[in-house]
Amino acid sequence: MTAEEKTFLQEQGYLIVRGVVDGEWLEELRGETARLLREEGENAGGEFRREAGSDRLANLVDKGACFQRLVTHPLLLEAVETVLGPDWKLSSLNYRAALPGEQSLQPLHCDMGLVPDERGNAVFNSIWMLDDFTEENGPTRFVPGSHKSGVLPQAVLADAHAPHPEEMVALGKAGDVILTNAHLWHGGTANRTAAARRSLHGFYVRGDLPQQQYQKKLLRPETVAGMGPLLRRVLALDDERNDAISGAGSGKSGFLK
Ligand SMILES: O=C(O)CCC(=O)C(=O)O
Repeated sequence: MTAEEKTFLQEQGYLIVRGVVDGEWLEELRGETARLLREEGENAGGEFRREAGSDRLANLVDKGACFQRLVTHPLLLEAVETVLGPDWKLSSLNYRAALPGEQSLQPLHCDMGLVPDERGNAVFNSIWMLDDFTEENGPTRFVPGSHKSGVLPQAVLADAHAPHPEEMVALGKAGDVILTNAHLWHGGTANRTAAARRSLHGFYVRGDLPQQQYQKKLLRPETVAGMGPLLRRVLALDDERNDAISGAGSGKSGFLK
């Protein structure tokens, strides 16, 4: 990342990076998520949650090398460190497709229902576009700079579902990635086309907070057996503090994430 990109991310709370995923990797991510949706059926997303109006998958690090490649991407990790500092870990890797219909509209929210605290930023998210994000198909909306407000949108807005006067939508091509300080007020919008709008969410959290999905518990032994040091570090597999924090309970609390 350039110094300008880092400053933009810090100041505006988001950065859209173009063309991160090449054609071959994109097809693999699309194919594998489609296969998992078919295979998991009604259980899809169950390691986290199901959401009306969207398709979800969770615990994706356990489900393929193409997903492990995503959570260790050097650009992503540089952005995570820019926002969270050196003490961070993966919280979850999930899939979300906004399905056609009004139900895919989400309220503005901050991930985990958190605002920054005395230690600074606590949450970072990345949205990987598996389809073009257009005005019509339910692009992510967000309010630039709102990560610095220190308040949750639902605490100060009369209706967090309503359009915000300062909001913008993240438009882009399949393969682009939205990097966000996840204290930024944001949400999915309604998909007014006939086709699903697919994405992956690589979500990271500061080291002193619980993972949304406690990776050590969810990963199968055969998945862990093949892992190198970088992936183990990203997932906090050798971090005893994380075992105490994430092993004690669920990081599911809070809004949406
Ligand atoms: O998929 C999107 O556009 C955003 C989804 C989101 O913010 C969430 O699920 O918390």
